[in-house]
Amino acid sequence: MILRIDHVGIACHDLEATIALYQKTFGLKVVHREVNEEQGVREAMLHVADGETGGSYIQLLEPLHPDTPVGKFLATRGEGVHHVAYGVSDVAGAMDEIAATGVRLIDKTPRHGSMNSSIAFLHPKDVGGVLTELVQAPPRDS
Ligand code: V0V
Ligand code: CO
Repeated sequence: MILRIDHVGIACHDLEATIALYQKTFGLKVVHREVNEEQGVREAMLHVADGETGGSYIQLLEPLHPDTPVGKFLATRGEGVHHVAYGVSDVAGAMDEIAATGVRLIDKTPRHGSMNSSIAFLHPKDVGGVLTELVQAPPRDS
């Protein structure tokens, strides 16, 4: 069901400063930027590698407001790893399979994600304390 690690999401206070840190330290390049109002984030995708099933990225996340998932996370835990996102070929199918194991889905239907992906979150309390995201990339020619 899981094809790859699509991205690791990292919460930060200052997106531009954190992009600069990742560029300087690891040489990673920004390939996409987006404001996602529904998720309450301004985000940047930094390309890490390409594989047979698609790319892998670091996703840097700055909250749009304090009262958002990333804003609350920063207030209580500070900057750091916020979520792990797995690439899947069929996000709705993966959600059904995972829900059947007893893990709670935060999203009942897939949402809009970065770079026109379809995403869904699993509750961290049911995944060993790790906020987990499923990502279905759009068709390659879209
Ligand atoms: C909260 N908790 C976490 C966590 N955030 N645990 C691990 N990793 C995280 N990132 C824990 C928190 O410590 C509490 O544990 C408990 O969950 C409840 O937290 P809370 O602060 O009261 O917050 P809630 O319950 O209001 O919301 C938590 C959830 C929320 C996970 C439900 O953050 C959510 O819906 N997240 C999914 C959406 C999201 O994160 N969007 C931003 C990324 P204790 O203290 O009770 O033990 S958007 C994105 O990735 C995009 C667009 C993309 O990839 O394309
Ligand atoms: Co993400």
